[in-house]
Formats: sequence, structure tokens, C-alpha cells
Amino acid sequence: MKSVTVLLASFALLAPTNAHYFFSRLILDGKWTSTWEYVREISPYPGDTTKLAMAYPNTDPDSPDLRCGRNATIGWSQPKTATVKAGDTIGFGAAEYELVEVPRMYHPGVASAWLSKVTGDLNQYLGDGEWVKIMQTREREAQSVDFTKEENKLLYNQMKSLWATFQADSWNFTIPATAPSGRYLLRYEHMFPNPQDTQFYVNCANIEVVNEGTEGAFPAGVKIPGVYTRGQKDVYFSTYDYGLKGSLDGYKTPAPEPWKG
Ligand SMILES: *[C@@H]1O[C@H](CO)[C@@H](O)[C@H](O)[C@H]1NC(C)=O
Ligand SMILES: *[C@@H]1O[C@H](CO)[C@@H](O)[C@H](O)[C@H]1NC(C)=O
Ligand SMILES: [Cu+2]
Repeated sequence: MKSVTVLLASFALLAPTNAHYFFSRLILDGKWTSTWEYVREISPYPGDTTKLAMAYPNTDPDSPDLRCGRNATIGWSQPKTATVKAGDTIGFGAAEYELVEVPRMYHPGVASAWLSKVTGDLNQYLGDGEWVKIMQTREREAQSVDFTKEENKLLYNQMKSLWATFQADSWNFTIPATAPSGRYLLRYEHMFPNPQDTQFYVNCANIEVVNEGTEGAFPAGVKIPGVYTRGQKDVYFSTYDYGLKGSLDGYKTPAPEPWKG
């Protein structure tokens, strides 16, 4: 009896820790780069000495940590800068960490990518300028996990699989073709909506955009924090309401709309 209890207890422990992730690997030229190679390193959740402390989500929509993750308002780890052509595909991959073989976006939710143009040193930039959204997910799309494949069957969850990124280990998107050449901080956000504490998984990479075609004007953006208000209904809600309905009908993703270039 005792061993059954111990076994159940350890499963209970595993469940929530498996549900966290971070995006430390930039996907560049179709390849996964190393952890923190191009992405600003974050700090572990204070007081948690396990490796899982790195994956702890941000839940304060008013904290500067909403920009690039915990303690990453400057690029103290001095990541490299990735060169990418305007119009090309780039992406973020989830990190490997203890207990998890393939880290995935285990939560239902909305992913987005953002650019902030930097004039000085990328690693010194506080991210306190304007941010322009360039990608946002909602319902399933071509790169969503194919749950009909044998190897993905166990990943399926009827309540959560409506959302594009559910169980994906990475996400790819394009840099707008008219984005002006220059240095940018590229931010990826995976938001797990909750009625109380919505979880924000955010990371930032250094990129240099090279535009060999037609440059447009970089549009006005928003400030982060400031983009979300605690309680706003497209960010603070239960994804189960949609799971029960079996559709995302009536759900509108949070503003601003992505700039397509
Ligand atoms: C993103 O691109 C990388 C590199 O091509 C690939 O390994 C990964 O599977 C892609 N992610 C998705 C969700 O399609
Ligand atoms: C933030 O990062 C710096 C640089 O690594 C480190 O010295 C400091 O302890 C970190 N602060 C927190 C709260 O983790
Ligand atoms: Cu979580």
C-alpha cells in the first residue's frame, strides 16, 4: 500500500513541473541553435534551487520581466546576434531540462512574436521602447502537432488541442518582408490564459535584419509591460470554456493585431 501512495505522490509532483517551459533556442536557417546562444539568459525563480526554477512562468503583467523573462531586462549573458533576411523564417524552440525528454508548450494558449528596434548595444537595451507584434496564433494551423500520427497520439487532449501551439516543441514565423534593416530584440511569448494568474512564457533574442528588397516604415508599437491589464477578458479567462464547447468561436486574440509588413 505504501509504495502505491509514494508512487501516486511522485506522479502528482511530476504533473505540474512538466507543465512549464522556456524558449532558449533560436531556430535560425532551419536549425535549432544552442540554449542561450542567441537568446537572453533568464534567472531561476528565486528560492527554488531545482533546475525547474528556470521554467517558472511570469504571472505579473506589470513587471518589466514581461519583456524578456525573469531578470533579463538587459542581456547580461551577452548572447550572439543572429543575422536574418527580411521575409525569412525564424523560430523559437523550447529548452531541454531535467525530467522532460522533449519540452513542449504543454499549456493551451496563444503565442506571439514581437520586434523592438534598437539603436545602441542590443545587450544593453532595456526593452523599454516600443514593441511591434509580427505574429499571433489562435486555432490550429499547418505547423500544429498532428495528433493523428501514432507518435503524437498520447499528446492529444480534447480540452486543449483546439489551440495552435498545444504540445508543439517550437514555433516558426517570418520576419516581415518590408522590415527595415537594423538591430532588433525579437521576443517570443506563449501565454497560458487563466481567470486569475495568466502565465506568460517569454524570451528574447538578438537579431540583425538585413533587407535586400523593399524597406517599409517600421510601425508604431506598444510598451511592455502595459500591453496587458490584469483581468482583461481576452487574456484572463478559462481555456476550458472553449474546450467544453469544442471550438474557439467567439474568442478574439488580444490587441494589437500583428504587422505583416
Ligand atoms: C520549426 O522549424 C524547425 C527547423 O526547421 C523544425 O525542426 C521544427 O519542427 C519547426 N517547428 C514546427 C512547430 O513546425
Ligand atoms: C540577475 O542576473 C545577474 C547577472 O547574472 C545576477 O548577478 C543576479 O543575481 C540576478 N538576479 C536575480 C534576482 O536573479
Ligand atoms: Cu504552467
